[in-house]
Amino acid sequence: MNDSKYGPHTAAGSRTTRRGFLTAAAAGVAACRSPDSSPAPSLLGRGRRGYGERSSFEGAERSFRPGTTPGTGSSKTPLATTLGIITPSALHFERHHSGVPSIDPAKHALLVHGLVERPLVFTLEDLRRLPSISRVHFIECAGNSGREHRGEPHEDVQKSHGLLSCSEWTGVLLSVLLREVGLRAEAKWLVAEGADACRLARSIPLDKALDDVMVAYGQNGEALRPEQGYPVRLVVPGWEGNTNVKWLHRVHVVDRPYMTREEAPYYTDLMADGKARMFTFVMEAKSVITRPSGGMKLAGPGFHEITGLAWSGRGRIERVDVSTDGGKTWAPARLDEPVLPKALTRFHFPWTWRGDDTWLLSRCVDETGYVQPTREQLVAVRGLNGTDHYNGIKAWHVLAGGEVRHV
Ligand SMILES: Nc1nc2c(c(=O)[nH]1)N[C@H]1C(S)=C(S)[C@@H](COP(=O)(O)O)O[C@H]1N2
Ligand SMILES: [Mo]
Repeated sequence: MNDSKYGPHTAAGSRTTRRGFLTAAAAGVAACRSPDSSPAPSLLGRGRRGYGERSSFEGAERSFRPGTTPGTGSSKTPLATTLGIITPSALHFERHHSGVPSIDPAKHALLVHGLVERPLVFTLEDLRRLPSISRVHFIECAGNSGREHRGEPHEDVQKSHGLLSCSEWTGVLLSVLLREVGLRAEAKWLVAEGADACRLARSIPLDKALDDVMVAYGQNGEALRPEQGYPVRLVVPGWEGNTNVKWLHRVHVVDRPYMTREEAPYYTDLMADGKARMFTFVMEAKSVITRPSGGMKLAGPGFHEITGLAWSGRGRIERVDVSTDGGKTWAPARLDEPVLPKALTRFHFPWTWRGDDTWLLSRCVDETGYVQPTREQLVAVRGLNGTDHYNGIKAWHVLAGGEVRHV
């Protein structure tokens, strides 16, 4: 039985062609079914349960630092162990400023008012009667991988990039609600507000609101998790996490941005010249190798699949290139279908490790032609003051002994 942590590790692993690997892998599979290994005795299994749980052998968890104020802070998705592009709801990262409120959906309502013809209150029942859509979108906190920007990288991918998750969201397009209330001519922006104690509020321009913003009540086939804003949240595809207002209870249609607490002092980028970049809503194209990544150890030379995630707040990922020699040469990775706009895209790259000291990097390009920059390019443009909206290329260092370290 092959017990290599990172997949089949075969004698023919030093062969570099894809065909060579596939043959070797097939041989590995055959070895697993060797007639020498006697079948496990059959035992009567456990009974049914109404709401499922994962296997007791699985232990991946969100990580967080213990805080002095338990309600605030964040938890991070274990990106090294999640598979595909959907983040299990139980592992979706969390970021909340006043804890997770417990809201009875029967008592919750969404008020849409301001520069409108007919202010309306929508109950959850009302929302469910309207035409619904389901779309896969990532949410990334603007502060994700900020320590990379500062040049103090975290040791593993959960800590460095884990303020990032992707779900299938179900709900109503905000444009449907805005049509119901009727926009007045002066309407240009809206302020979305959450029902949590901090009343988190963000200004969003109407063209985005009428484009693809969702009022979501579903996540991965069931109701939103409390941590994600139960019973209803805003999903603002491709824009910084903070605009995705959770526990949404008010949409105030206005004629200008309101400079709320979240957008004046925070979520702006202080530049070297003292000016601030504000309303930098879009999360630009970014990618990261999740396996092998910091903290792992390669079982030995030979074949190892490199895999990771790429995403862009501007649309689809066009391509991902991988370098296994510290950036000297690059080759295109294979992208899993479907490649969806403003969603995580999974990439794969076959790699035969010769047992040498090397660096693994990924670089993505989105459908607008935007190329993920290096940290040096980003620092040249933005300086070192701000740490939000960092999307630089990430490298992992593979040591000759197989340990993978942050760079
Ligand atoms: N009402 C409310 N909405 C909120 C927040 C909050 O604290 N309160 N945090 C914001 C921030 S900073 C981020 S990054 C995202 C995180 O969404 P998640 O917790 O579902 O991952 O929610 C945003 N929406
Ligand atoms: Mo955030």
